Amino acid sequence: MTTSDTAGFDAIVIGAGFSGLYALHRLREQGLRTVVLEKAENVGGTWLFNRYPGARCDIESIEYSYSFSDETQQEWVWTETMPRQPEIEAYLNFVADRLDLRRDIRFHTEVTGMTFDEAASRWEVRTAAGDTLTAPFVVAATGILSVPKEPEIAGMDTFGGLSLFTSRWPKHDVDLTGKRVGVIGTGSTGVQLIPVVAQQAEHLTVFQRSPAYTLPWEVRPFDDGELDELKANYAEIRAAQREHAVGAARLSAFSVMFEMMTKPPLKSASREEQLRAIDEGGIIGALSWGDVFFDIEANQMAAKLYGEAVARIVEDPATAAALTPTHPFGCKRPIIDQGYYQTFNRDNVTLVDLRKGPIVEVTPTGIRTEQGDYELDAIIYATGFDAMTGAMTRISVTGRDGMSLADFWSTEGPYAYLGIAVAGFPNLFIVQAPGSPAPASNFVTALEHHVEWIGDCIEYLRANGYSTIEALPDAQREWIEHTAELVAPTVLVHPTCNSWYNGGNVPGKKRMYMGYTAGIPEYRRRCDEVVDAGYAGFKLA
Ligand code: NA7
Repeated sequence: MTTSDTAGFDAIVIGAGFSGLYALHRLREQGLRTVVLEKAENVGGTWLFNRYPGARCDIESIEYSYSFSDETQQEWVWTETMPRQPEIEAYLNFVADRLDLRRDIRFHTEVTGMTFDEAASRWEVRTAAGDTLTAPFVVAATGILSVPKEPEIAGMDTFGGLSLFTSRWPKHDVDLTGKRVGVIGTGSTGVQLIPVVAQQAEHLTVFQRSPAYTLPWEVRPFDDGELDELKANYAEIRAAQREHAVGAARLSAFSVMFEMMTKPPLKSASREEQLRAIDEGGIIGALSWGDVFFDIEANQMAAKLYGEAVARIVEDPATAAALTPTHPFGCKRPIIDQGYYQTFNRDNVTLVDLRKGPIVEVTPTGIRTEQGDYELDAIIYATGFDAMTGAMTRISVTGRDGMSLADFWSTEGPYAYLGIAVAGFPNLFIVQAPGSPAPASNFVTALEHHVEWIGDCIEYLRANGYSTIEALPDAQREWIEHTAELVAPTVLVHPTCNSWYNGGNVPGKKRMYMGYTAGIPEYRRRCDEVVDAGYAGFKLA
């Protein structure tokens, strides 16, 4: 492939995950000659790579799926209320086949760089194989949780046993039977993985730096006829979902949190009321207070109550205490769990509280901490992602006047306008850029809106003879100020909040809460307002 035989696209989409597949379908339906460049061998994005045992979505399957095509939502059969990774991967393959998307996807094609040619108003997109493709528009569907955060622990390469990374889990089955396994990381991934690995391993040692807040919930197979009944009501389900702040009107980790905000305040609750909350609601009850997200003292009180609720499940008091979080609830993404705390009652599970002495290094035979050495046959790293910006900063993106996106985001901050476009980078649409509702909502609801907005925008430009659209720096600044004002009254901005939401999980990353928290309907209203005003905040040329 050379430049000449790949020129002539109207749009290049980067990534064949949830966002990229819909972007391809949508732009192709609009008559744009579109190509998707995907580094992997298949569709799926994050849901292709994160195939670790226990991987599952924390939003219900019938809502964590495309709503744009009634055929696909009626034909696909979900087997469980909240889908496991293999089923989501299979679903995305089904959609790719059903909508005949594969013919326009180039697999094994990693984008390494892209430069905006100002004279021609086109992007030149370069691949690892040395090819260059050009198109006036680029849609970066590169994912918000697609780039693993390397744990950067000394000696990792020296380990003589099996090293496994949850975000690039092998395709073949990994048998951990009879092995001494260590897991590093207790975010959503660790909380899903740990109960499953505990059942297989001879011994499991969990290395925990920050205890998780989890929301135990039953995930179950659909009853006979239940899915058909839901499908018969899909129009209502989708309408409710669209109007819900978190883009999921049924059960999800977000909707549980959303519900909490409607409860009475903890600070004025009597001890009896507090105890009743955990008697009746368990660890979810400990957190279900209206002031918890807005008042750090209430949040700290809820953390203590949470610890009491954990101690009712975990038999060893020292382990229960070690599993009690000290960071504010809400700072990290809530986690729907399946038997997480019960796992620590097993004889073959040990918890190492790294707050009492951190990991020093990985040795050829295990992990050395300040508290002692642990001999292991396998180490599983569940250490998170360089979220939101990580994928685009790994591509050398050069906009107007030689401006580098990676430099801009690392020096100024992860700024974008409307969570879609960055000033200085014309005709580049980033699905779920910083400032979009994605981190605090059902990602699929959010991305469908993004893709549709982008499709309509390109249609408008072509219909009205414009060749470029570009976010204006002032509009971008105002949007970022607006997103910051929304989270200012919450515990999300507390200095002890370190998470992928604000870049605090990646050393050296510019700190800023990267989501839009006024909810999806309000976000949609603002995006409509921008369009109605002739793409206010953008320069069209
Ligand atoms: P998270 O939520 O970022 O969790 C990563 C975990 O790994 C977290 O417990 C970290 O502790 C821990 N971690 C990271 N680096 C280290 C080192 N060096 N040593 C010890 N522990 C470490 O990522 P997940 O993959 O679990 O979930 C990401 C999202 O995927 C989730 O929010 C859902 O949206 C789906 P820390 O908290 O930094 O102290």
